[in-house]
Amino acid sequence: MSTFSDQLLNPDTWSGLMMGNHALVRAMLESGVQVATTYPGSPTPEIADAIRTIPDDQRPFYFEYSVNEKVALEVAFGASINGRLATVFFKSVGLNVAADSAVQLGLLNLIGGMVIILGDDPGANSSQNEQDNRHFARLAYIPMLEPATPSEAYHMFKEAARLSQKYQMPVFLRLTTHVCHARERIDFGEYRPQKADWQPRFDVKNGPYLPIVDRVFPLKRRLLRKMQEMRKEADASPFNTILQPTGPARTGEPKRGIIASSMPVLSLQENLARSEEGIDILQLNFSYPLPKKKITEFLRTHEEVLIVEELDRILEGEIKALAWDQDLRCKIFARRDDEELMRELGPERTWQILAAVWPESFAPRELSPPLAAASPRVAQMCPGCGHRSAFHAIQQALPDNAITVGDIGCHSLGFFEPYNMGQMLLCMGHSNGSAAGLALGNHERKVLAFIGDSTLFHAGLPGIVNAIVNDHNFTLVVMENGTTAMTGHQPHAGSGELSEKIAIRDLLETLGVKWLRSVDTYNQKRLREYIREALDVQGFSVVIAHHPCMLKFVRTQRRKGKYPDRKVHISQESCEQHYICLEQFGCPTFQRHEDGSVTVHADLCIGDGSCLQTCPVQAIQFPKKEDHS
Ligand SMILES: Cc1ncc(C[n+]2csc(CCOP(=O)(O)OP(=O)(O)O)c2C)c(N)n1
Repeated sequence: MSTFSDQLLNPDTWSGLMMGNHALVRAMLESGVQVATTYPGSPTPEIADAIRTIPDDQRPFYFEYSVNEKVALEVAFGASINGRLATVFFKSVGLNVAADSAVQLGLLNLIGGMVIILGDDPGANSSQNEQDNRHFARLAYIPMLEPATPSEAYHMFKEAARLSQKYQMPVFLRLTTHVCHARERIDFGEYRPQKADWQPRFDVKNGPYLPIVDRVFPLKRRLLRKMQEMRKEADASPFNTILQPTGPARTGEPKRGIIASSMPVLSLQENLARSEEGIDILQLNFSYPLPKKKITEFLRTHEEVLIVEELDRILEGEIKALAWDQDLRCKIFARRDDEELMRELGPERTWQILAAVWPESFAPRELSPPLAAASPRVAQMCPGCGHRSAFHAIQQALPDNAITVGDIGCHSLGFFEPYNMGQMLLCMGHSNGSAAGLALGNHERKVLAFIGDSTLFHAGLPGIVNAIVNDHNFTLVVMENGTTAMTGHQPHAGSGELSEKIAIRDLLETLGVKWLRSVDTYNQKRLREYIREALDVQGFSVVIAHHPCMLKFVRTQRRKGKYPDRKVHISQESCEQHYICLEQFGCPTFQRHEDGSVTVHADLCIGDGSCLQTCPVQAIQFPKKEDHS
């Protein structure tokens, strides 16, 4: 039976059902990518998962999890100016981290080519915002391709690689959550592996590679010229095309048209297939630089044009400006409502946009109720999670008026009831800087910040160094679980899977943290004591609260055929119904019944026992040996 990796490496043309993220890996292989880098973040982590299914000795390119997105982008850049076709992928907000380097890339000759895959997240399914990275293409003069389907993602990666090699410049491939995760039958091309060529090709003659002082202007001039050429490519691109109406046959000349890009094109097609009217769609999936000729022609040949784009009003402004410049009489419509600037534009919401503009053709309809309303659920930490144990203990040690600063990771869930911990959030690694600011001149309220171990290496260290050198007055709790849990257990510098682990304790001591304690989070008593002591310290103090991620641990055990055979139970004789297990510890395994009794859900309990210490009357127990029948 062929494995997934065999499929990816199949030398012949073949056709198969594949997720968008996975199809990108086949495209990388076919394009001859030599270097791929990433830092994990939804919706892109499955790209790395697919790469890792290929055994090292069969994978023809170098791959690494870099410490953050900026470093990942820089490694890909270095490889590209040395002659390698490189690619880097990360989530939407990852580009903010990488931006300081990314905005220079267009100025420089990337002789090997470079494709930057962005996982944008309309709907903020797994992000702290739904930023529209199409702005970055404009900001940095980097061409952008926006596939609408997994099949397009595959084909457009190859096109992005071709363009970036031809013009020796970076190209953005912007995917959104649906495109990353949808599955589609894709016709793949041949894969003919080339012998790896690692000849170093860096040469200053290909430069200059120093965008400083007045050298910036010739570099910018060259970039603007490249963008003119790219505009011609966009005008000729098959990804920018008029989709003929699929609904009933049209009579007469086209009157109405729609300009749209990426996934909303599919929503529109679905709606138009059901409408009586034949409306042309100009699909702009090679969306920057704008294919001016094609758009002008479309505006010239239609009396009314509606622009449909997901998130911000970018195409709208540019197309309206184009129409003004060309003195075109076409009436241009766009979304009107602020609500329409948010979340994904699926078929229902797209119908609403159509109905607002052309109500006689698209009768207004009620939206279905959101799914969340049908089954409300609270975000939960997993049974056995060390973060829960830590939050429970820390909550008992904190003064009521303490200020707690969260960071990004599974421990962000501490914000929810019953812990209420981590009262603000900006982005990965912000916690130390924000806590330092909150502590300034603050003599009344203690400040406590949290950070995960992957985040500490990613963007936390500068804030920690800042706290040390300025002796800021707050306590940092490092929530160390040995993995990048929230995004799917990727390795990091402190996990020991990439290399010998960088021990956080040693690192912080070397940096000069004067007050530092380390404790297993299951030892709630000790953790409480440490937190109390730490809060009494004048200046910067650190508690490392460690426990392995139990989801990862249990999964690994199960793969070895080991299932937790030990579960806790509640002794109904001892239970006095204090409900601390439910209301303060909050493990989802505890269930309260109508008669007030509490039991343990045996399917959820992993038998970790971190809950035992939370019961004041020791009613939570492991079965005695003789009960083990
Ligand atoms: C700039 C940026 N990159 C990536 C992510 C995706 N992401 C969310 S949480 C997280 C790290 C979680 O790992 P860790 O800090 O160890 O906390 P844990 O989830 O293990 O508790 C990542 C990479 C993000 N939100 N922002």
